[in-house]
Amino acid sequence: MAAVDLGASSGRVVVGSVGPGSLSTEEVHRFPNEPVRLGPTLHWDVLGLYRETLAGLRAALASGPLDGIGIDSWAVDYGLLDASGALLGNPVHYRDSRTDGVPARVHELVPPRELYSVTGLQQLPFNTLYQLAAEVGGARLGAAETLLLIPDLLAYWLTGRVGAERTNASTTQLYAAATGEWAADLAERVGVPSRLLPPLRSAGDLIGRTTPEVSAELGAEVPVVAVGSHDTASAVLGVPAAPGTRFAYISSGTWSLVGVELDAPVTTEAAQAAGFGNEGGVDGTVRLLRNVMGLWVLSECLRGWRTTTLAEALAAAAGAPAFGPVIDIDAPEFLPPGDMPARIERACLASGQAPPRTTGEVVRCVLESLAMAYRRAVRELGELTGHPVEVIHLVGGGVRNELLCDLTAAACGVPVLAGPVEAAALGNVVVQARALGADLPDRWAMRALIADTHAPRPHRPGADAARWDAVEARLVSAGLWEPR
Ligand code: LFR
Repeated sequence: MAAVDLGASSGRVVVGSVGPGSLSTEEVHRFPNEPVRLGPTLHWDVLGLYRETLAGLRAALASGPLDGIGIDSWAVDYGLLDASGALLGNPVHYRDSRTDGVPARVHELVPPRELYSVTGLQQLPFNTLYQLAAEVGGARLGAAETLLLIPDLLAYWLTGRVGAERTNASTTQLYAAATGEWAADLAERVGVPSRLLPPLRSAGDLIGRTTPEVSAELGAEVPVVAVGSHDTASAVLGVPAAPGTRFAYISSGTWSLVGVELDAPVTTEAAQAAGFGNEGGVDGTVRLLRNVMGLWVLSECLRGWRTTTLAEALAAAAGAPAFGPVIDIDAPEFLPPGDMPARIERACLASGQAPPRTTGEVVRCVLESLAMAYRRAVRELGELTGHPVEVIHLVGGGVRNELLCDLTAAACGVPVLAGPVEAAALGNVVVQARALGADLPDRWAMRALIADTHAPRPHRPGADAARWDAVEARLVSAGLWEPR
């Protein structure tokens, strides 16, 4: 099977093979995902992503036939199709500023509490609902007949079939968490025509076979299978947890998604106030999680520094003094692209802390601040669910960052099991394998296979709990965090 896994900064095509007790993956193609600013608007290069997807599928087919293709990507963003099925303009990047001020306008039409109790979603400014609301009255929305989220758009180009896979639909804020159906009336109330919302499908459904044109280009006709098309849903499925453990996960990449897996959404005022959302997982599970700003801030620092590599930055951070300045990494000023070191400096000065000076100090500040954001989220998850978290599974690209894994265990005061790096691709592959007949009856069977073949690396909390408590007290007294 080929797993197409598109992240906000890079995409990859992975070939996965599943047999009794075996699960292997090989990355056959990796490519950068670079947004394009055109006029004032930040876009995705979605045709480039499609081209690289095809290149990856050809590379996959070079080593043998494929039984399936599954696509997952970042969430919330979409393409609009006209009545003929043509794409109307380039999808806009969720970090674009077009949603500035939009949530407040939407909340006048639908109160935030109602929005939360229906959709269960964390009110992030870039949710699909707010992006669409920013387009209301525009020519593009007027001409649009169908909305397709990014993985569904690529699947449409491969197969000609339209639809919306549920895990990603759950990130739109147009989807009812409790019923698993579109919240069409919500859309209409904010001026978004509900005709745009395509039929829903679930992970494991067959989307269709590649069209004759695509098959000719690939040299083979291949079934495309719906997977947990939200990358975080696939990554959470790819967590090598054992049933019965009280685990939290951190899916650590551009974002850090910190959450737990539940059977039913939690849409209490406490969950809303703490900034947690309920997203849909594979097989009807719920991902109660918070978006923590993630390694984005570090990658933006590196983009600005140009010549410093990630390895150099992390080595410098490892050598920099611990327990320096800390910032609220989730503050809105860190969301858009830009000069992160300058923003970090401003945040430190505004909270009465001496800003970091060297590269190592800046990176250390980002990583310790991230670890503190993880700590807060993990503790709040314990409070919201009534069950303190006993172990954290950290998956995704952040697994390679051993300093971050150590800091996470230390700040949270619980053991961290790090890995697999490629959890999203693994989650993608095992869902396809089941749909194609592999003996993987439920998610625990899938996770057992992943745990057996991709043992995680343990990181234990150290003896400096009191120092991390002091950092939390400092964040509170600096006015950066509400006291808990
Ligand atoms: C992670 C992710 C998050 C989502 C963000 C924006 O890649 O999918 O889960 O909130 O990207 O789409």
